[in-house]
This record gives sequence, structure tokens and C-alpha cells, in this order.
Amino acid sequence: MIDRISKLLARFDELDLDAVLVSSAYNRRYLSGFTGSSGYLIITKTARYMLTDFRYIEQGKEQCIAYEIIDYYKKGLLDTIEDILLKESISSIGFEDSKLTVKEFEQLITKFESIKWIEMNNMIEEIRMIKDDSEIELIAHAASIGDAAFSHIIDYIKPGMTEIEVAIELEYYMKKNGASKLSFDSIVASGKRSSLPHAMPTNKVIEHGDFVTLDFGCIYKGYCSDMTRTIVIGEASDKQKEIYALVLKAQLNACNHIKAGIIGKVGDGYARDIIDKAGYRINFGHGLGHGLGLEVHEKPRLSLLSEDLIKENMIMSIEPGIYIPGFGGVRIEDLVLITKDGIRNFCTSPKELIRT
Ligand SMILES: [Mn+2]
Repeated sequence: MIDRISKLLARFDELDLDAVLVSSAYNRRYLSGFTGSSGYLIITKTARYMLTDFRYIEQGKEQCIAYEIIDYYKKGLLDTIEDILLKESISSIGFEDSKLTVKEFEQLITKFESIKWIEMNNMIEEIRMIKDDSEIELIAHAASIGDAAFSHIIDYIKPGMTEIEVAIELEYYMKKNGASKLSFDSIVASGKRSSLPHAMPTNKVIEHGDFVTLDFGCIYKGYCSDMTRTIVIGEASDKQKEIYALVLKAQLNACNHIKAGIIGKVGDGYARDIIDKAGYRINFGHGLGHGLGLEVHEKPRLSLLSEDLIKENMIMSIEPGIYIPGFGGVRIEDLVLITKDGIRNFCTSPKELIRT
């Protein structure tokens, strides 16, 4: 935690900050280790406070060793903040402008008129883009639960099952194998429904000849995984083979070329150009990938317009797809660590077309 706090302190001068107020759950957890549902951090150049309520005092003391824990219910939140700001002689404080509600912000600026409230502009989210060793290890483990779940599900899935039955089995397997929750609602889309990039599982029965796209992930000790595979039930048609081979070619080309130092739109192009040249430009309408960590979608992005600089120790998805209404779709998604020379792929599941 101290390393993460140091990274934040190193950026205080950019915005002329004396302190920051952190109110959002993911940033709070990142900077303190606190897993509870309610709490505020106040971090100054020399002191750290975690404000929470009675339910979390004991837990806070265990998890947030670097912080002084204060029960703000005793005096009320605003008066508790006031005590700290006075004690620490704070005259300017950064806040999470993309997280605080308008009402919360108005209460703060009304109560503390003499203090300068400064928008942090996702400063903490930017620090979170670069993963430290412990985060890399947890995400790798979350991804390994996903790989194991996929290998289980390709033995389990049979024609006649519904999409919902398959999704439940996936989710049960991940939770039974160490996941605390899902990182998002699992996608199981079969047959023509596989042309819907974010289809929710339904009672549709999986049939012989269907493409089935499985996009799923879990949370392990707070960190997400995310992977996608498309399989075919029984024999693939020539058209299915063609589309699948094209998405795979694009995905492999991106995996082979993405490395630290490129710009997001260049990374996106490694996959998109191949799909465009084959005539499927309009069938790949989403970005190639996104950052991932405590949240399943984080900065940076690999997309058509992304100017984000891709750096070492970012963790990103690489997930091209082709979606053809009335026919179906294919997406192949791996989760990778960006390295100086390329990537380290956390997903070990096979990528050639699996027929079950
Ligand atoms: Mn994804």
C-alpha cells in the first residue's frame, strides 16, 4: 500500500494538492486494502485517515495498517472531515470529480468555503493502469480459474441444453474453484444469437451446428479476469470455418505485435486491418481491448480512436470479433500482461476452433 500511496504523493505537485479525498470503492481499496462497502480516505503528504462507520472499525484496523481509522458516525461526516482538514492545515484538496455525486460535491464546497477543491481528473485511475507484482499474480490466478472453467464447460456442454444451464454451470464451477464473484454477467450466446456481442443467456436450446460464444470472468481477491471463446457444436460449416479463421488470424496478429510503447489505435489496427481487408469492416464494431484490474473495464483502451500510450505492466484484453446478423458471430479474447518486448498471455485455453 505504501508504494501505491507514494505514487499518488509523487503527483500532488502537478495539481498543487495538500491532500486528497477518496470516496469511491475501487480507488479506496487500491490505496488502503479496505474491502468494506463504505469509507473515505483522506491522504495528506504526511498523514493518512480512513473514515468509516461502526460496522467496519475492526475490519478497517486489520486491513488498513497504514491508516488511522476514525468512526465518522460519532460526529457526522462533514464535521469529521473538518477536524482533519484543520489539524493538517489543508488549504487545497483533490476530489474524484468523476465519482462524487453533485449533491456530495455541493455539501463539501458549501461546508468548506475557504478550501480549494481540485478535480483529480482520474489521477488514481491512471496510477492503477500500471499493475504491481501482487496485482499481476492475483489477475493471473483469476485468469487460471477462467481457463479451468472453460476446459470443464467444453466437456459439459451438449446439444439440448439451454444457454442459461451452461452459464450457471460456468459460474458454479468458478465459484467452487476459488472465485468470490463473477467479474460481470456471463455471456453464453448460441446459434444466430452469437451475433449479439453482449447477449445475455436465455432459455434458447443449444443445437447441433450452433456457434456458442462464451464470454466470462471471475473475481479472485478483488481482481478480475475476462476471457472469450467461441466453439461449434458438432461440425462447422464452411462459412463458420472462414469467419472463425479470420478472427483467429486477427487475434494472433494482435498478440504477436502488441507491446509497450505503442498507441492504443495502433494496437487496435493489428487486428482490425486484417478484418477490414477481408471485407468485414462493419462487422467488428467494438474496440480491440481494454485495461482490467480491480474493475473489469479500466483504462487504457485499444480502439480505433484511442490515443492511450500502452506501457509495460498494463493488463489488457485482446478481443476481436466478427458479428453477422442472422448468421452468428465469433469473438476470441485473451487477457495479457504488456511487456517491453510483447505480451505475457494469462489465458492458456486453446484457440483453434473446438468442436464438441
Ligand atoms: Mn473483455
